[in-house]
Amino acid sequence: MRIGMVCYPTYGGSGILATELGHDLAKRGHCVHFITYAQPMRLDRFQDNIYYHEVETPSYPLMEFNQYTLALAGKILDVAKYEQLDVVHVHYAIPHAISAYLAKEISQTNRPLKLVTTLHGTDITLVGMEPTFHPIVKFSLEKSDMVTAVSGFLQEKTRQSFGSDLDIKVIPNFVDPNVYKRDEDAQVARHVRGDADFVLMHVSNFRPVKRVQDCIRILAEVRKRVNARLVFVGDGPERSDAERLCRELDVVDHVLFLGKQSGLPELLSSADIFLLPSQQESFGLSALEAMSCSVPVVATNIGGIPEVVRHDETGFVAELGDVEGMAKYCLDLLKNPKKLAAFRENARKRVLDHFDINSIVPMYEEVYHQAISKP
Ligand code: GMT
Repeated sequence: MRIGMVCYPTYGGSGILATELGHDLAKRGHCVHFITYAQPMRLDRFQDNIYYHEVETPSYPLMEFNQYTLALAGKILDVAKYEQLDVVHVHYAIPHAISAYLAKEISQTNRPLKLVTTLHGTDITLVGMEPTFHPIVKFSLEKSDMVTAVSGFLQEKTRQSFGSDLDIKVIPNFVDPNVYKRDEDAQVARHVRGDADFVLMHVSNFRPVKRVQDCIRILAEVRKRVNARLVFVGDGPERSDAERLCRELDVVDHVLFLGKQSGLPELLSSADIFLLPSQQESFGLSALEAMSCSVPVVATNIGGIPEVVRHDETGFVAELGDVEGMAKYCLDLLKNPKKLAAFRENARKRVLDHFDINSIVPMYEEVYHQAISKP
């Protein structure tokens, strides 16, 4: 198939998932055309069957704001025409789905373009609920040939907010367990671990919904009992506040801010526990990547997280903001090596059984076939 892949190129789960999906589809022989405003973060090497089309947004003094939605529609139209796309797959509904719908409508030829929309999270739970966006998201979901959501939670939430009769297929996030696997000899481990006995890790784009400050509070609690260190990977708007809180709680020497990094499997291999105290999370791809590297997760019981992290099996889930509870769960694992080892094994097994790239990507291929065969 010839597939157009539209996503955000930035440090975020939906763009990462779209890029990993594109890589795998290309390996399977499909032609994948990425259409976005900057090179997606993980599209950093040449691969056969992968093409990248950059969306440029024209400006004019009259226009105070960029017309990205229209520029994207025009680009999709252009790529669809010249590359003979069968399907355009948009990740994150806003504004991608409405741009693709526009392109689809304009391109009425004898080779109709099919539209697949994958919902990732705040496109439904937060941004999509804005009164100005709501009717547009609803319309673009109704007009998509196929709609998928990354968790049962998000499927349900979308139906509640945008129409109980919407046909939405759940295709969970996935990971390549051959790439995301524990590397016991990881060279970075010495630096990441420092002189601590245990490492708690958090990877995110530091947006407010991630509640990175809770990670610091958890560390402060955990440190009352064991010599642990917290390692942050990623960057974003909450970083300065997080640094300030480290000073306030006097844990500056025990918190390492690595900023944006590639080579996540190696870094995750140095972790004992992954923290995800999010306020909203439709799935939690970062937790899945950690679990694939045999790292148990301590998280909130929010959104789709319990579909990924099995309480008392691959980690623990607690109420939002329950810093003490999450610290207790961490200590339960850190002070009990046998339990920690069992949880590590369970985490890896859960990924292999339910979220392996080799079983999930064919689900997307099936969705494309279904979209293409629609009248
Ligand atoms: O919805 C968002 O906030 C953005 C999106 C992203 O691009 O990072 O994150 C969502 O998509 C990921 C991939 O499907 C999920 O793993 C994240 O849980 C989800 N984030 C939220 O729901 C906050």
